Amino acid sequence: MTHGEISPCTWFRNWGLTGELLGSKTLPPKNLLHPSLHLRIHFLEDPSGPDDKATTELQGLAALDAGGGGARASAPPRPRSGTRPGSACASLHVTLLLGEHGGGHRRGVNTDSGSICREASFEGISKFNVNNTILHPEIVECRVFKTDMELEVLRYTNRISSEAHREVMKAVKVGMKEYEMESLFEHYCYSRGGMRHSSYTCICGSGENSAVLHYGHAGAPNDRTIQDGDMCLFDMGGEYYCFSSDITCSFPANGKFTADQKAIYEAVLRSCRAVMSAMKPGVWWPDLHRLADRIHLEELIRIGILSGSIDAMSQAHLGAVFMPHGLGHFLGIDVHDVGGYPEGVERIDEPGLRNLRTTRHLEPGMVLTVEPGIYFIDHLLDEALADPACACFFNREVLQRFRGFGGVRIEEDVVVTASGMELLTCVPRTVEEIEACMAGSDKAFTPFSGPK
Ligand SMILES: [Mn+2]
Repeated sequence: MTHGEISPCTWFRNWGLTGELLGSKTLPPKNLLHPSLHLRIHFLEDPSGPDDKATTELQGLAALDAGGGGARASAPPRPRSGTRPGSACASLHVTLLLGEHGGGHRRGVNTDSGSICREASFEGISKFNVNNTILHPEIVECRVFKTDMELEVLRYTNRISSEAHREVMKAVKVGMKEYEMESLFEHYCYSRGGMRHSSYTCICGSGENSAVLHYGHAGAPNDRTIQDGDMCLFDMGGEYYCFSSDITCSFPANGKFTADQKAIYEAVLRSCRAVMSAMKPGVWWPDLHRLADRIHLEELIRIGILSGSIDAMSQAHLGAVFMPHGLGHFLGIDVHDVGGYPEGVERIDEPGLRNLRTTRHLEPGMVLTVEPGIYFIDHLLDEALADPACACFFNREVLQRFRGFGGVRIEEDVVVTASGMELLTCVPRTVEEIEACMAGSDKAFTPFSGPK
């Protein structure tokens, strides 16, 4: 088949089927492009309603490209694992469920970005009975739960991006510009992995910039000179066939942790690994955010920055002073993938937690980032010190030593499995592993393995 407009009619014709379009939706081209976009097609013996038993999933829209802003197809959708829908029923009605859900939510809203899907339009759409209430949440759910093929691509993006991070850690030297590391990362991903694009603009923060959560944008384009004694926080991920990776490594610019850098780093490593160890189906994501906060507070007490009761600190939301972002987010075709807040799942209006991009319970097949961090952000610290409910926990002299420290984030990409999680990222994580890698060692290390 040569390139032609994608319209359900075309698909159906290619399949030798007759179809009824109940609703239609033009998805953002990026989403429509991907070969493993899922469409759930219901085969109806009785066109008045879907028969769940006859529901099958098509994995398809293979080899699409977005010429001229509109989606085009070079191949018809293919059924998964040999289910040829044509054989499902003798007399077949295919209902393509395209649309958005209504209810209390705005139609077709991406709960993370706030973007809204555009209405589909093609010649002849007026001949169809359009139902805009159905497909949006269906597709969103399809994107939350990754198939084996999708996981294979995500393992790949993670493997190559992890290798690229290791290259960067070996290459970084005091006196270099941050953007040299960005450039090296992207070069590695493209030249060694065929990954032309990054999942997002690289964040290569050194020194105080490592506490700037979204550093690296056009207004702050990774252009500082890396200095001796800096912590580096490099958050970079390559993308392959639209599938993202999202990995953060934090390390000392000169390759050797100071005692304070080691203490903060190991605090975050402890929370990261505690979270991964606790991940399994049924676990509520906000509980893991709280777990990370709690470990950070314990460690900050141990280091001497804070003192007092952890329960009282939690009440005062002190965790969010040091980790003002969410613990992690869904990852997939978008780096902050969709599906975090389907109908019935609500945001939690508390410092820190309100920044979570999902508050769902974990289920097998979900892919998330685990990215705890501890940052010394002046305006948050000043705010906390000005608030008697928080100020009472701080040892100001010790805190003063950490002003200008920057921050540490450790970001891993994981898949929730039937009984635990699978870690996709493979970069040096312990202090020893990082120092060895930065000294040029290619010695293998054992990546963390939580419960499988
Ligand atoms: Mn992330």
